[in-house]
Amino acid sequence: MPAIQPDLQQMLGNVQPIVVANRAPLALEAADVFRGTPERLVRGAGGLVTALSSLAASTHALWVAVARDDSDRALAARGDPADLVTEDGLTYRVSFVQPEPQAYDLYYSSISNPLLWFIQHYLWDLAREPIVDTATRYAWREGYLRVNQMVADRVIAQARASSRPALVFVEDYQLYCVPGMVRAVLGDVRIQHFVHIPWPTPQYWTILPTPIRDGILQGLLGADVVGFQTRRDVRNFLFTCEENLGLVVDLRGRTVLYEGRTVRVRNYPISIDVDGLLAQARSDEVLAEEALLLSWRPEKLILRVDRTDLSKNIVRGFLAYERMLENHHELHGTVQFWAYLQPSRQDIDDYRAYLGSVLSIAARINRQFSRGGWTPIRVEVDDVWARALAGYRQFDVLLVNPIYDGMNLVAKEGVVCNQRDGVLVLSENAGSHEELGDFALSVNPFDVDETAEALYLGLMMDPVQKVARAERIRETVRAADITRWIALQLQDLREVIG
Ligand code: GDG
Repeated sequence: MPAIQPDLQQMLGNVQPIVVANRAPLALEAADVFRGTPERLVRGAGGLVTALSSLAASTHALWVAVARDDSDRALAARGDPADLVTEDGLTYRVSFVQPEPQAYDLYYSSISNPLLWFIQHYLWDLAREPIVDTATRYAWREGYLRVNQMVADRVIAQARASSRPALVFVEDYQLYCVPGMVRAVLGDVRIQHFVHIPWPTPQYWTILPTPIRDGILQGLLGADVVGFQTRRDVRNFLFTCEENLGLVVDLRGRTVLYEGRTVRVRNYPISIDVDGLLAQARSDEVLAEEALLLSWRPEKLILRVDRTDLSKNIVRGFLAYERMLENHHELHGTVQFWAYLQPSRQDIDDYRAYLGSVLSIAARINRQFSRGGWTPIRVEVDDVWARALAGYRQFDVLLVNPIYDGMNLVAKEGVVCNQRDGVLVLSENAGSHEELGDFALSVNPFDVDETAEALYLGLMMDPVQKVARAERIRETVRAADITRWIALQLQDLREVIG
């Protein structure tokens, strides 16, 4: 956990923080009778939970989440809100909203993931998809709006029950309408909404029917501050308000005038807990994984660590590597590309098909180039964080080439943990490029020739330059770590609170 926690309460002053996110900060892991392990209450994985957990646990914030499955419902049965203590000793106050399974499915699997995730990462082949129809409008109304309203109602009830004024932090694309719904009832409540994924151009938003795209903007503008990862997202949001809603925006002051209120629009690049991560990267579990890795690692190791998400651009990464092998026969036998991939959203057809093409392209390249016991690509589809951290320690080149990405924490984590002054090859469309682009090898993620050349340059870079670049990235991440991400948001909110 970051060392700044005691200051957070002070920075917040006399308020009741309420964190609102699709997921709770913890999860119940069922007992395993075969292994003899008991039921465990564990802190959730992932950047968002780590970042907000420090805020929630140290300020006694209330966390409002949506119950996703039976184990969330079992936790919800423990009280509303329930005081839940994870096995690492932290207490969270969690209030679960429990939509009917059909409403949850429409909210999550019809609108949030296929529609909003796709639009915000420019993932469609527009000549063919999406097809917007009655089913889309139904899912919006009966799923997305319904669940957002349930969440908003819970926030309103909790804010009213508190003796202190509420300060509401809403997270991400599943809950865009919550700020507007809360504002409609509690006119003077303070709300911040943080969007973790990219904000596309106004034109791209017009793919959605007017009530949906306007509903999203109007919902967000219920907040006092709308936060994004990058300056580009802030600009796109301001332009979207201007072009699609005809609102008055101040591009220099980064504000929107909406219903007589001034809404601030700011960028807060999310980051990592550097010390916590480094401690974990030196744990026995990671060192054991590293020893395994050392038993097979090639002379030159290219690594990627990603969820199997369409936005991560895994296939073009392999095609670029293939191009590099075609151009540089001298590297055959000495280099290997390790793709360590976490299965993601396998309930969605497009995602299953995508993982299928990732595996088949890798197999084709391996068939074409393998010789004398050398396999050019090693693909592992698994979810062992310690193994990812071992990979971070050992890479020579880390490939992070998303089509578009809000931030991409792998880029930050990887270089911070690396023991070989490895080189970062980074997509110009990853949010982290705004901070790290000058010290990485930048690539256009669609250009496989350029990416092939960057992989080669990364492998061949002279040690002095490698050290200089890695050092600058480490300094940059350390100076703007997760503590700063939270502190910047609190500073801005203090201005709003006055
Ligand atoms: C979204 C946005 C934004 C890695 N291997 C395993 C594992 N990891 C962890 C990494 C990292 C996280 O998963 C991935 O975070 P990213 O930021 O790279 O990407 P998204 O999942 O798409 O996150 C993104 C982020 O939200 C935060 O705002 O940066 O742009 O898309 O922390 O260390 N986790 C587990 N098993 C592994 O094997 N559980």
